[in-house]
Amino acid sequence: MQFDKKLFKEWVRNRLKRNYGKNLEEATRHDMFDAVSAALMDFIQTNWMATRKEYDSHTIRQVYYLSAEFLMGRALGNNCINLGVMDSIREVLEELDFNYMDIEEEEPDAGLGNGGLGRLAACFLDSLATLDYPGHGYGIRYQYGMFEQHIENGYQVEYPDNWLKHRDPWEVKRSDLAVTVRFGGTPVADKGTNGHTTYRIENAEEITATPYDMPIVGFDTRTVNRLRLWEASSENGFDLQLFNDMHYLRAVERQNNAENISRVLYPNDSGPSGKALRLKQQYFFTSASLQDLVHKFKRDHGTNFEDFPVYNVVQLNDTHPVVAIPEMMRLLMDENGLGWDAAWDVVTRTFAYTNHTLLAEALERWPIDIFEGLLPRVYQILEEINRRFLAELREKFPGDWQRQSRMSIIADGMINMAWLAIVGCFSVNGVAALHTELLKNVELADWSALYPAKFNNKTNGVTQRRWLLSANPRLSAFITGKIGSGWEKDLSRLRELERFADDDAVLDEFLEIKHQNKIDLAKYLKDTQNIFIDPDSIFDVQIKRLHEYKRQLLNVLHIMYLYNRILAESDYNPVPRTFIFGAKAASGYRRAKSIIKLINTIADRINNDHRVRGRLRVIFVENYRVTIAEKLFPASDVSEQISTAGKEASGTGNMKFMLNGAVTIGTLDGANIEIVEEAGEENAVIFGLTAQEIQAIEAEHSYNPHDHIQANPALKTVLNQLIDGTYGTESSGLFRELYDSLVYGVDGQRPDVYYILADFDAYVAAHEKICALYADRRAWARTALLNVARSGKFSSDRTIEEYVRDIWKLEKVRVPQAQEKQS
Ligand code: 26Q
Repeated sequence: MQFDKKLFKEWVRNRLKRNYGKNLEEATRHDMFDAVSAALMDFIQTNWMATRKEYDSHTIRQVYYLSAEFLMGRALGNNCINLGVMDSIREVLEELDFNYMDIEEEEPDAGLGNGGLGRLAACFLDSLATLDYPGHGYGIRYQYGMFEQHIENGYQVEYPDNWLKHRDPWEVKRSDLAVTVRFGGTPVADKGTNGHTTYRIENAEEITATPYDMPIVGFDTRTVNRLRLWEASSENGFDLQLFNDMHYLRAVERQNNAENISRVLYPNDSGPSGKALRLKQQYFFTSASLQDLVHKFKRDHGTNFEDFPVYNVVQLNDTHPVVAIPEMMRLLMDENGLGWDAAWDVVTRTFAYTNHTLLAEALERWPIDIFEGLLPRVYQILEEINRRFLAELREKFPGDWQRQSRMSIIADGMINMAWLAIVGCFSVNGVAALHTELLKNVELADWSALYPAKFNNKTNGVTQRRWLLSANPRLSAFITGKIGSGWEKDLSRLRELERFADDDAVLDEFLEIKHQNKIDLAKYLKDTQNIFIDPDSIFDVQIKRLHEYKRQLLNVLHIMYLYNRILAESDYNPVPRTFIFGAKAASGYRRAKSIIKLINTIADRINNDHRVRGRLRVIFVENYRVTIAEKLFPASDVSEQISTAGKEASGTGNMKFMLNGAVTIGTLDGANIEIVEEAGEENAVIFGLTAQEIQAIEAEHSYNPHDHIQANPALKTVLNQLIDGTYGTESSGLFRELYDSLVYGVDGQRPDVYYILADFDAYVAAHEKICALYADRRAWARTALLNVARSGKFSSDRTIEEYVRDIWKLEKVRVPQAQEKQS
């Protein structure tokens, strides 16, 4: 469909009039954002409807990505780019006396995710639509997304993220498709029609799930897929009797309780919260999504459920939606009369599971009493799944009782959701090569011995449409200027940039782009946080959730070390460096919050010490999120990927840095390994213990952090400064705990669980290498350019093609030109 500027302006005017009773002169920037987005939605609808029609008119298989998180960020810019109307929209706004950038800034992030796992889901949706695959997301329409982070006196303080304060122009409410989800109550047996016993649940709490659909617009294609997010409410929530009797709170209690299910995203990205409400969220969106699929299946195919997996494949994003397995059994048996074997056959051909973590403490386990209380019938089914599974296990490993107790889905009063996933799914994948190997050989070794064929690797990727084309227009134009367009849908084409790696004029041009991006970032930080940074310094950036295993603390200790050197050595004149952090800590994660306070304390000291004379600055960017990430990656020189080897499943920020020409300083962990493999060892700086070395140390129980402290007086000094009052007394308790955790171990933990002290010297040396490389501007430019040229593997398009080939088995569907006129 052609974009008609004149007609579009008309739509915008109509929207302003209809929604706000305003004309162009009266419209605020926000009115304008809303009107332009609404008009774009009209434009998108034509292809959205055509896509749905095309999918409905064929018997095709579609994939459904079930995820508790979709970290979408803003939609306006992304949709303009994918629709190919960015230039036109800029012109339209200019002609109406508005500025596109101002309008864009009006949109709140859809921050419905914590970090990597949620953003991966968003990148996958972009790739599915762009590659013309019928694939859709199912999740929760949280009323409040990831909390807003304020830094007050150096501490993180959380505020609610009221992203729906104004209406969301990108969603369409589908009340006609609402379903009911039941909690609690008592299962009651009925004699079913086919001789199977079925169960009804009496006296359950009934929650209404209402879907809101968002369009997922493919790049340079007519395909528009769907993200369907469920909102919880209560049908008969408001009790007028109680209200009339002046019991105002109780009158809305039922309604509030129902709405609480989709109220807020849990902000912890590891270490299960164990909260009943979290389990309610999981079952709520999972059950609603499966009911939606079953309705559609019956509409299109009747009750031949053995064909369900022919048309539907469901990818479970970590264990959060894994209750889908017994819930699907319940829907097939109790609501559609199938017997156990027939139902189990359907289930085990439908679901596939992705694991995103190796941290044992992050594996999701639910106490039986919570689970059974909320989902009594699902729990019965779960027990039966486990009973049959244990029987199978006994047959394969007779007499091996230990194995049976290790692998039992239900054990020690807990339900192990990962075990349930592995039993019920036909595919289990990790998210980077090392991660999958560690799953197969260590963490899930029992399971890969039992089901070797289920295990596979799918190295993560990121969408170059958002993370390069949209976020970094200068570099994008440079690339297209050198190798032409086409890389937007085939990132492997970036290899063609390699031939410019020794072309001085091109390298200068490339450096100048980074410099301009750094000036933009400096300006943005000045305007928003009143922070000054020097674009001529190295921008060394660590942006990710705050976690001990990600080792922001190692970065801070190194900065303290540099500061000490600057003060102690008058002739020490390193390349000026700006260390930039962005990170949210889970609200209940005390030690992570202490590290944020430490970063801010160190930053405050260094940035205000005139003796440093521009050689060192430390910045903590407040409220890190997708929209800030889009400004940081293009302006970064150095990418900090310094997790303890074996702990970071993959990482995806590492890929966004590479794509934008930053050089990695990192450990051999997660996808870093594949990044260096592609970039070439000489184009990244790798340091530290390997996962294997750490495994060996742990097997021998031979780690002693004191060896490292004694061997390095500078390290000893830095550690002492945590507790000797150098950084004030106000937070001395918090910093003392960090010190203790490194040196002695706290709460029965080993000291320095994440090998920060063991890797410190190597990290210092790695930074010296970075500085030497950076000082040689030509060598740096070459390395950075080669990183861009060799980042092709890390497109989520490649990842999605692998999921399609190995797991989903989808065909592409080309949406035909709609006949409808633009009006
Ligand atoms: C679980 C239970 C209760 C409450 C919260 C949670 C929860 C929520 C979010 C557990 C984990 C998460 C998120 C995990 C995550 O983001 N993992 C990251 O996934 C990325 C995509 O695969 C990887 O690149 C990262 O390495 C991995 O840390």
